[in-house]
Amino acid sequence: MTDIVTKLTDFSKRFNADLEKCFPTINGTENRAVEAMKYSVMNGGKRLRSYLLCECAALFGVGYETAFPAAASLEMLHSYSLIHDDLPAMDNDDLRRGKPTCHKQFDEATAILAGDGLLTYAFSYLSEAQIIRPEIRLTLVQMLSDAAGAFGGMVSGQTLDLYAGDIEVTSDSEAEKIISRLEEMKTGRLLRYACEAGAVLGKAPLDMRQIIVGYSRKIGQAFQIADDILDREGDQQIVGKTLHKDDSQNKFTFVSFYGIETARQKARQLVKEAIEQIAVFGDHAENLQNLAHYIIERNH
Ligand code: GRG
Repeated sequence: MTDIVTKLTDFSKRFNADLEKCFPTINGTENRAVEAMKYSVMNGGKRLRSYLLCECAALFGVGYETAFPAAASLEMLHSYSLIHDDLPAMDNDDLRRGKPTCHKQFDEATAILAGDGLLTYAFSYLSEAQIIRPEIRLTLVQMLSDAAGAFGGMVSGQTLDLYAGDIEVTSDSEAEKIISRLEEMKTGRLLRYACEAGAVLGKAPLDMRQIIVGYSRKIGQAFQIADDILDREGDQQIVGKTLHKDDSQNKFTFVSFYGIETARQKARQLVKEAIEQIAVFGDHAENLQNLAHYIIERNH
């Protein structure tokens, strides 16, 4: 655990220094949106998605410099989703990563614009990354928009999350299916993109790509369960966001459905299965194995 925490910390230092350089200051009042974008994206995220992307790329011989534009654009997009999720019209949160949310630090209109700015810049930055071959760049742009979008991607997941309470659920199995679908779209698709993008960058053969996707699905579910457990049992100072919201908002989650102990066991089982998935890579995938453990053992 200490080892992967050190690796993530070292990665984050390098990655953050490079990410900050992606945001030039522009003249005039319009720089306010850029400041809000930088505030949110440079605000202390764990960088799990970018680390996953770079590690999966490394499995197929792709170095950090080539993977960076894909990882940076993914963090931009992830930050947009957090800014918009925190808005009063959605989750209405004051705290993110232990600091005031974007709309609290700036104002609601600026936060909406910062989210819009990050979403659009993510695609612009990725599509201009000369270090990635044009056909691969195009594939990544398409994959990222699918993962983030309204046709089975993150926007669909967020929509289902907001309105799942209106669904008349008639059986446990129906509720379980809704939770799985919701989590798979809201959280799982970006994590899957992170892993699959690494494989695409490395022109991985289809069977290897499928293995990576299999791993990403398992860690995606485990990540979400860990997030739900942190919402119930975490320390707000460490988690850095308002806790106990799932219960107060009657959210459909694995923890509310299974109870905390069963959810914990399920998360452990998923991590085991995730590690089995990537056994074919042996020691080359050691960081991905350790990351799978970290995902459920983290305290924030
Ligand atoms: C607004 C379209 C739109 C989508 C929002 C991301 C999201 C969808 C909602 C956030 C709510 C939430 C708690 C989702 C569960 C998982 C998640 C994305 C947690 C945050 O990811 P971390 O822990 O965050 O990797 P850091 O801060 O480390 O980057």
